[in-house]
Amino acid sequence: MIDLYTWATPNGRKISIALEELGLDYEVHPVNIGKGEQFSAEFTRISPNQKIPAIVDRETGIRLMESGAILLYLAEKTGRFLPEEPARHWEAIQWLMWQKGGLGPTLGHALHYLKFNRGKSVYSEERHEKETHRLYGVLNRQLTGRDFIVGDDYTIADIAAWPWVARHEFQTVDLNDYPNVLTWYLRIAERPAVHAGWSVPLPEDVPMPKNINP
Ligand SMILES: N[C@@H](CCC(=O)N[C@@H](CS)C(=O)NCC(=O)O)C(=O)O
Repeated sequence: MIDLYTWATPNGRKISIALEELGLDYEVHPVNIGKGEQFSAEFTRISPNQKIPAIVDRETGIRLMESGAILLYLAEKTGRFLPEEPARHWEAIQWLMWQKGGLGPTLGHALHYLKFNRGKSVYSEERHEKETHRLYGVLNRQLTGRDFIVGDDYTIADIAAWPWVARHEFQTVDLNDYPNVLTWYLRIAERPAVHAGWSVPLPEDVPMPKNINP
């Protein structure tokens, strides 16, 4: 049994999607970050950086924060969603790190400046809009001729990136401009585990791109 500390955000949903995909038993502990529950003493013991997601594996006693570390842990624990063959193994880790160091932080800042705080800083709006579109271009190129980020197999690199791309509309991104990202997005959106994981801890439909060009 895994205790999952989470909230309805892209980083949180990465882990609920992974747990659903892996069919692991887990108990959800909502941490309402809007109400500051991430700063409680109890949660800080589990997640020293005071951010969701975090897990405690009751079987091993291991506690983890940081979505990338958690995804690697779950992949290692189950032997799934991380290829064994060295070239593809490291390619998956490379794209996981790209998501953690580039795509996630940039799209997170884009949400703040382009969706929730328009007009506060023209510099930040321009900077994050430009970098957001550059990163979607990078993902679009990587997905050329591939069903998933590292080829034929769905990996933790896809699980990490997808929930951020799900917020494309808030980031001023039209997925029609990135056709390979669009088909990848829709392919993953069909997975029942993605629907189940997206609804943790609050029920919400998976976002579907609007006005898809034929
Ligand atoms: N690098 C961390 C980022 C985690 C993160 O930023 N979590 C956000 C929600 S998506 C959070 O807990 N925010 C609360 C706060 O900033 O106080 C990860 O990948 O797990």
